[in-house]
Amino acid sequence: MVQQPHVTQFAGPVDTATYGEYSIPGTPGPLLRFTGRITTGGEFTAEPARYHIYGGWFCPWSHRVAITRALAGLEDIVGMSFVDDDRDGRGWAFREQYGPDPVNGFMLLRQAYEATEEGFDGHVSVPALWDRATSRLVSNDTHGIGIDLASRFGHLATPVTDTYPEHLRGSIEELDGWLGPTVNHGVRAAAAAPGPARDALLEAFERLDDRLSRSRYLLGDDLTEADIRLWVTLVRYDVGANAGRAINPGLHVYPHLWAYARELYAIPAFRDTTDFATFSRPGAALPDWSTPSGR
Ligand SMILES: N[C@@H](CCC(=O)N[C@@H](CS)C(=O)NCC(=O)O)C(=O)O
Repeated sequence: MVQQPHVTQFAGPVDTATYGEYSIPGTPGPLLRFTGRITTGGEFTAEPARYHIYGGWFCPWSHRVAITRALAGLEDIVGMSFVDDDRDGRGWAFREQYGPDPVNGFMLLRQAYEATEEGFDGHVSVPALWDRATSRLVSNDTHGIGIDLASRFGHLATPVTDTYPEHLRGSIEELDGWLGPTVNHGVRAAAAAPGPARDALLEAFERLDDRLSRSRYLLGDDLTEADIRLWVTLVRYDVGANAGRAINPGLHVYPHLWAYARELYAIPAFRDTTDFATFSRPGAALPDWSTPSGR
């Protein structure tokens, strides 16, 4: 049997002078080139130590799956590692700060995409779910990865919380239809200029504040994927899109929404997957997330 040499490869410093800025080569294709799902009896079945998530600390979409993974009790079942916060034309890369690629020893995340599809010319994005058994990416679709982590591994782990309970799936996706475009994808446009995106975001915050004055979580007493999806945007808001307080004075003007966000931050799955430094704009004032929520 041939011994695999243990090679630790790092990409070297970000070097845009040599490699240029990251851009998607060729005709921009769909962001989500890989949309495989974990199923029972299909190509990708849930097994311990089979899958690995490539994520980024800075990235709200990776943050979602990191929280779901922790709440599903999968930290010893599905691996996760992190690309560097910065990139050049080579895309996301493994550097010293967060360590090497523990699965394949790749230097660049692009290598995982190329191993899956020869000549890959699309988005090299995180999060991405890798399958050790077939040596390919299953998916770079946050939505599907989150749902599968929450719902397909129950026989292998004891969840802290079932974040995708069957009776709430319809309501979770219905909320996504509103909060996805308005909040998760809306903050960037809301920050750029006054206008419909900003109005819609602030109206959503008002409605959420009212809702959370009557309800512990978005869908009652069950903490679900809907809360995770919203929260990763809330935790970035005052140090990211609203860092210059261009949109409003801060999340704290919505007392119930702000207390709810802090209540979630007190949960280890949320707190331990959050690294403010990786997504805070320089000089941004960080609100005190550790103040007890009182809820
Ligand atoms: N909407 C995507 C989010 C993934 C995403 O946009 N990830 C960013 C980092 S936060 C990325 O890696 N972008 C590189 C690219 O799109 O080429 C999903 O649903 O999975």
